[in-house]
Amino acid sequence: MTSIAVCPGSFDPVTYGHLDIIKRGTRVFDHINIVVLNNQGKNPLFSVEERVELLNEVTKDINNVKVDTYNGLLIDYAKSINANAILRGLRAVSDFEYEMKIASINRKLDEEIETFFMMTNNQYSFLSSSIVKEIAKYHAPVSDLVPEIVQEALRKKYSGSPL
Ligand code: COD
Repeated sequence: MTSIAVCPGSFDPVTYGHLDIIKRGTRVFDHINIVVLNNQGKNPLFSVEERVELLNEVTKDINNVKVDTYNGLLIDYAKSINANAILRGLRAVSDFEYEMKIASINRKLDEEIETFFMMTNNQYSFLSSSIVKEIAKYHAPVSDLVPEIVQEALRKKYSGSPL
């Protein structure tokens, strides 16, 4: 049986932390669909199209990955592509409560689709899209945190914004 995992997120924007989880995930699952979804609690900087474009660019050399977008429930997207799994990253204990909540809700909605967690690579345990945006907003370097194309996109977003 082919294993298909969904790697869902806001990806606003994609970071080296996300990429690390995606790359490691491709060694475990036959195929990974990265899907940009709406997180009710977040007010995104990048449009969905911009986030998809950046994800496509930074994953273009990975064979078994596809980038998608969906306007609805994660579990409905997972079912629509016959996924067996949802792949999420865990950075710290502080992520655990939130992730447990999402995993429990998704399990309630569909018991067949399992959520898998992958521990962050230590070097990215502090890294989040929010931190990247906060640093970039004040024109400080984010070269260790996001790929060059994302740095460029952040520079454009924040060019002209006051320090
Ligand atoms: N190291 C490892 N993993 C990381 C790192 C890092 N440095 N940074 C982020 N990650 C992981 C996160 O833990 C997460 O697993 C994934 O990467 C994506 O992170 P984000 O922040 O881009 O995405 P979120 O957490 O905002 O995504 C939330 C969803 C959009 C998936 C959620 O809101 C959702 O499912 N929305 C659709 C509506 C729905 O189905 N709702 C019901 C369930 S809540």
